[in-house]
Amino acid sequence: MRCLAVCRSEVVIRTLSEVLQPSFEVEFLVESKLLARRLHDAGLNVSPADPKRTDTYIKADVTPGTCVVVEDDGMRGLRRTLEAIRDAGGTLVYVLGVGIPHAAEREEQLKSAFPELSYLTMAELFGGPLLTEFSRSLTRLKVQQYQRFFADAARVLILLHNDPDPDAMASGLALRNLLHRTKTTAVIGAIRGVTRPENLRMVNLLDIHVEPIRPEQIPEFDRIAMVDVQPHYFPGVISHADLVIDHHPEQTGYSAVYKDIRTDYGSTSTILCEHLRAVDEKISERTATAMLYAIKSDTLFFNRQATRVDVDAFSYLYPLADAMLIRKMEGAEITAERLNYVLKANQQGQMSEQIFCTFLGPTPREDVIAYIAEFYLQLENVKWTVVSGIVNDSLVMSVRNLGYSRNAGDFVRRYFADIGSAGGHRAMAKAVVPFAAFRDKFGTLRADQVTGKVLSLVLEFLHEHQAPERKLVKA
Ligand SMILES: [Mn+2]
Repeated sequence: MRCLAVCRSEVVIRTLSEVLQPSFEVEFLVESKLLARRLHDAGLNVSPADPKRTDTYIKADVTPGTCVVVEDDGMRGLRRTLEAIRDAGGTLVYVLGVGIPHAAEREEQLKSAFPELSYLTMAELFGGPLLTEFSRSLTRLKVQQYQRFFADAARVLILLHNDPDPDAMASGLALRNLLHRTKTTAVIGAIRGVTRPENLRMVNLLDIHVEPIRPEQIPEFDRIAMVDVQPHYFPGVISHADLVIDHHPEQTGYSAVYKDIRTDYGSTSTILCEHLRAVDEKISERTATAMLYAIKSDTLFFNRQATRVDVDAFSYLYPLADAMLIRKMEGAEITAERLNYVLKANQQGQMSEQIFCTFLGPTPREDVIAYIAEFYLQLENVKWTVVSGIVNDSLVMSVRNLGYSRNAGDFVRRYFADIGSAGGHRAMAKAVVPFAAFRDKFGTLRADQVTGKVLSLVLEFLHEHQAPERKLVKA
């Protein structure tokens, strides 16, 4: 492709010549004969010409397919240059702003006369990479500082939040890597360990050891780091950390020697990926796999708060990770245990007016109930799911809907807030009530009667809203 660049300054000409060749066949036009000669002698394809004359471009053989770049240094005469290019048949016109203080206004003015042109500025073209480079240096400095601070410690604790999720565990692995430690010299620990089946699957597939830590053991460590969590999360247990790396909102009431909190990041693993890159640390396949999975799951595969930095970290880690293992971890949502409850729900559930309602009876954990509620919402023609079960001595109810009818949170609050805890949003809600209190309010019911009772409550709740519409239809 041919490119004709109409320029005034040497640095722009030399830069464009370096950038565009050899992909483009580049020719430069300059007004100053002196500059043209000097650059021509330096081996560049430069000719002197009057940029405001149409015949300049006709001579230069400009066609609608020629890419024409015009340097804009704020001097007058730009409009006449653009008119001359247009009159000669040039259509692919790029104006390159150099040192233009109000570039957006300038662009708007030019576009009102030449709607088809594109306006670029030197600042935005090379500003991004430059800033990335600078912020990488800042990150490098910070990483080297905490690496030194942790270097002489005999035992390090990397503390995760309770029931650690993939982001917490992956961040723990990444930090251990950065501290150049093994699982004996840097313990990845949590006060309450992993329970969710999909997270346990990650633990097993990647052989991650999350040590159970009792609060009184914490002082035994020489240095304490926290990832994906801040000390305020453990009230009365710990108020100081040597290093905190997190993407949750910054909290007060604790002290930290070093911290890196970036709330606009979709995951803590994204921050740690930048730390690893800043010091050119080698990332093992296991760590890369964990981090990639963490970014995917914390951003719900980029459906929730994900920014360019997350996508950047994702594409950096992707070739280093084991994609097969990630597929296995994602399949972990389905377990034999959950499948049993899916079948049970299918046998005992009732469907009415696109509401699926079931009572599972005694259930090992709450996550099973939430899982079944989400599972049946995938069914064709199902708009609401109301699933309950008994966990310990409480009736736990998960409510899901497709989000465009009445509020699920209002439903649980209406019927259960008086006898237990009940709350949630439009599409998702939960109630936990002592089963004895449920019986006191609704009577002693058999399992199938519980389903029927709850279903009648949902119908009552939904119909109450529809009532005025029905009257209108009748009238
Ligand atoms: Mn996270």
